[in-house]
Amino acid sequence: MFLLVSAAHAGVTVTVTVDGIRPDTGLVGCTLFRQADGFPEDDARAAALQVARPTGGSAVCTFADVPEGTLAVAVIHDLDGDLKLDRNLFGKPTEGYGFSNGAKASMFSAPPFDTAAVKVDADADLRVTLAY
Ligand SMILES: [Ca+2]
Repeated sequence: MFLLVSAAHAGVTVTVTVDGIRPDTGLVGCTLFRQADGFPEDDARAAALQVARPTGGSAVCTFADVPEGTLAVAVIHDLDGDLKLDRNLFGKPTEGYGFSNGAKASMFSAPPFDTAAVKVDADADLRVTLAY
């Protein structure tokens, strides 16, 4: 008789390569969401947050042990290190930002979760190009 033991599922690794960063100062914050609720700016509702330093216009955020399924990543270039996307009086971001799946913000709002969402069932490399 065989005793079947399933190994603990460690999940997948999601690597987010962020391009288009300028200048190479401050921090790059990558926030991973599993649901529309709170996306993209409510860190309290995010599944995970990673911070990286930009080098040569790029940065890499690596999320380990991510359960398979649907997720979306929001990225900000946090020039002043407050871990928030700064805005001017009119609500327009004054720091760079970007989203997974090539999702773009409109003039006044971030893209919906579904537009930025990708489904991962294995280790995944995502690419996010920042807009300013
Ligand atoms: Ca900031």
